Parts: sequence; structure tokens; C-alpha cells
Amino acid sequence: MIDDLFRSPQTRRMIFKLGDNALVLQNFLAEKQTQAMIKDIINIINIVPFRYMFTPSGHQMSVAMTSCGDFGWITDNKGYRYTRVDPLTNTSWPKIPSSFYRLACQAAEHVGFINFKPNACLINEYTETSKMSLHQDKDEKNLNAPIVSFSLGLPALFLWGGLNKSDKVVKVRLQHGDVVVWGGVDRLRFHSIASIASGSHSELGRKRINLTFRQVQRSF
Ligand code: MD6
Ligand code: FE
Repeated sequence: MIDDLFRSPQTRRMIFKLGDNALVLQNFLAEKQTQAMIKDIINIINIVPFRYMFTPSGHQMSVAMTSCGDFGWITDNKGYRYTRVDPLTNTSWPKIPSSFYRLACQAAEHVGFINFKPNACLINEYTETSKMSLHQDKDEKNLNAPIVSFSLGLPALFLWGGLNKSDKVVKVRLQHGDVVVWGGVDRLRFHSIASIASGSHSELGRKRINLTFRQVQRSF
């Protein structure tokens, strides 16, 4: 039943603690805001399209990615890294739209990060068969800054682990409009996307889009 998959638009904002410096902000993004974001995402992918990149070990990812901001995240046979130019289109990554930027800073403030100045926004596109294996986000030079993650479209099963890969994980269902923020002592926690719900989202169809905002390094 598709109707069971999604919360009603007027569902309350709820906050769940994942760690001392990590929170899930359920329904943080209002419908008007997500609609504006989706328009902005369409504009971005017209400039720097989604692509399925290869990990350094040669596996093609099942999540399509692109970026906006001063830096974009890429992976190929030379490794994981941030670049100022998209190697696919040879253009600078588009600016982070102001609609995203303000909300990312507001979300970071909820966890006490009052000076968050994201200069990279990774955009992930999932289909029903996409997964993201257990990993840490550690390619950023500035590990003092948090990561802010927005979920749009189909729900996902997010696994939140510890500082060691073998630590047990908790399961979190991330839905359209939810935001996760983590930093500080939780900045290097392992996490993954185990599965995407089947069904169709009213705005994004059979897809989930995740935006993660990062402060890679000083942008000047
Ligand atoms: C996702 N997100 O939600 C995958 N990483 O699609 C991540 O891997 C992630 O959500 C760092 C911080 C927040 C995240
Ligand atoms: Fe991650």
C-alpha cells in the first residue's frame, strides 16, 4: 500500500538523538521547501548530470551522484576526493542554492554548530536497487564541521553504527523531509543505506534523493 509508506504532510517535527552530537530531525523540511529544492536539483543536474562513479577498487556504485558548491566529491581509480571542477563536464560545480544553504545551517544549529559554512553539497540519487555500504565520511579536511544530510523522495533504511566497523548498528527509517546532523564526537561514526522502500513518491517517483552538506576546507 503506497499510502502507508509516507507520513501525512502535517506530521509533527520530532527529534531523535543518535549520539551526543548527532540528531535526526524528522519532518524538518516543509513541503514548500522540498518543492523548491527539487526545482533547484533539476537545474543543477542539467549542468552537472548524475553519474555512476567507480570506487578506487573498480566497483561501479549503485547510487548516482553529482555535487554543487565550491567543491564536489568524486571517486575513480585514483581515489576518493574533492575537486573544484567536474571532471565529466569540465565546468565548476554549480553554486549551492540559497534555499538549501540556509536550511542546512539552521539544521546544524540544532546540534550546536553555530558556525557551519558548507562549501560542498553531495547529491545522491537512489533507485529501489541502490545501496550504500557501511562507511565513514572522512575525505573532508575539516573534521570539526558537522555533516548535514537531507532526505527527499522514497524512504530509506539508514544504519547508524559506531566508530568501529564491527560495532552494532541501529536502524533508522529516513523519510521525505527528514534531516540528519552529525559532528563532534560522532563525526566519524560508520553508517550505510541498507535499502530503499519500493513504491512511488508523489514528487520524485521511484527515487530517493539525499543531499549532504559538508565543510571540506576553507573556501578561500
Ligand atoms: C544517504 N548518506 O543518506 C547517505 N554521510 O543517502 C551518507 O552517507 C551520509 O547521510 C554522512 C553524513 C550524512 C549522511
Ligand atoms: Fe556518508
